[in-house]
Amino acid sequence: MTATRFSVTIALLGTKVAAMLTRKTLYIVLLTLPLMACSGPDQSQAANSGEMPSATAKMPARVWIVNPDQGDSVTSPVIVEFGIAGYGLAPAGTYEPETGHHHLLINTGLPALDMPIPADDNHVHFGKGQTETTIDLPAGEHTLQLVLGDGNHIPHQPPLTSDVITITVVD
Ligand SMILES: [Cu+2]
Repeated sequence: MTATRFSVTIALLGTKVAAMLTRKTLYIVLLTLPLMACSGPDQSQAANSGEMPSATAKMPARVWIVNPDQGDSVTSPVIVEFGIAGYGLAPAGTYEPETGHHHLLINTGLPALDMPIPADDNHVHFGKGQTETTIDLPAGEHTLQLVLGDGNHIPHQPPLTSDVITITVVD
């Protein structure tokens, strides 16, 4: 992934992160309050001096397609790798907060976000917590997108979705 594309991804994520901030911030503050009471001033010093963030600092939740890259020309079968940060992976049928499993959307838009993601050729579930798959695609252009689903295969609120990427499969 190029630096430019990474910044665009971050910019796009900013919108989603902003929407989550109220709930997340409250959650993080509640979690870290006892620690901050002991070491509040030190935390801001650490941030300013470029030291590693404290273990309680949480990454913004996001999912992304690690590979292939937007615009890539590839041959079939195509290896697709999934990235996740800020949330954990958990098998379908388990219900730990802030966990889920990947769903790969192939040549289709986002499904309804308040019900289980369909399971068909265009909506592939990775209910064991897999982070990679290999798909057969005919020659031509195809779109790929990830959406995380909870233990019941329902997207989270707000949904964790990757950018849509378009790839070209060549013979
Ligand atoms: Cu699922």
